[in-house]
Amino acid sequence: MDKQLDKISKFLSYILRHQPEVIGITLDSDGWVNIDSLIMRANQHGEPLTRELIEQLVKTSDKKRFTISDDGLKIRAAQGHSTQQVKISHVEHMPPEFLYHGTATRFIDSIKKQGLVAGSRHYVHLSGDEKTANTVGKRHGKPIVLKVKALQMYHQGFNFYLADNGVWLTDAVPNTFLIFD
Ligand code: HQG
Repeated sequence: MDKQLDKISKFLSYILRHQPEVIGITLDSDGWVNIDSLIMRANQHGEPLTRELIEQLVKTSDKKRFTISDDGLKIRAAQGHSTQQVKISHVEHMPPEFLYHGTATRFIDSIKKQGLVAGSRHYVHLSGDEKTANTVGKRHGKPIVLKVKALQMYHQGFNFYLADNGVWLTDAVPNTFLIFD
């Protein structure tokens, strides 16, 4: 992704997942905001956002971080929220036998004790494949990929959700469902 789009992606991630209030916008409970209001507020705060840049970003984003509504009027982050304004009703899904969580080796002792917790985000994020999980883990340091016995959890009553962009979400993963090898 080129530099300008990368910068906009970071800005929108921050605004649409964490701190919409810093530019004076409010997200609805499904995470949506009107694109014209977003552009207007972003511009007022010195961010050179345009409809064209947003469309280009949505089209080229490998991770499909942002979704434009079917009527083309609104945008939201697919997942990753920490703001209390948003409570997305993600689609519930039966997971495959295993899902993967990429993290950094420095967190392992704590994860062995507590299992996976959501921290500041609303959910624990899981990937469908090891390669993606490894990339996620690298964001935090020396990566390590944990295997999650997702289907077993599901059969024991844990809910799994699939975000617009294919990222799996669940409230927490107790350590008994984690494979650390
Ligand atoms: C760790 C990215 C200690 C957890 C990705 C992770 C993802 C614990 C960190 C999305 C722990 C939280 C989310 C425990 C969990 N003790 N550490 N008990 N339980 N952790 O960034 O999953 O590029 O909030 O392993 O693709 O890394 O932003 O979550 O290392 O989908 O679009 O606490 O963000 O998407 O870190 O990443 P994060 P994440 P984007």
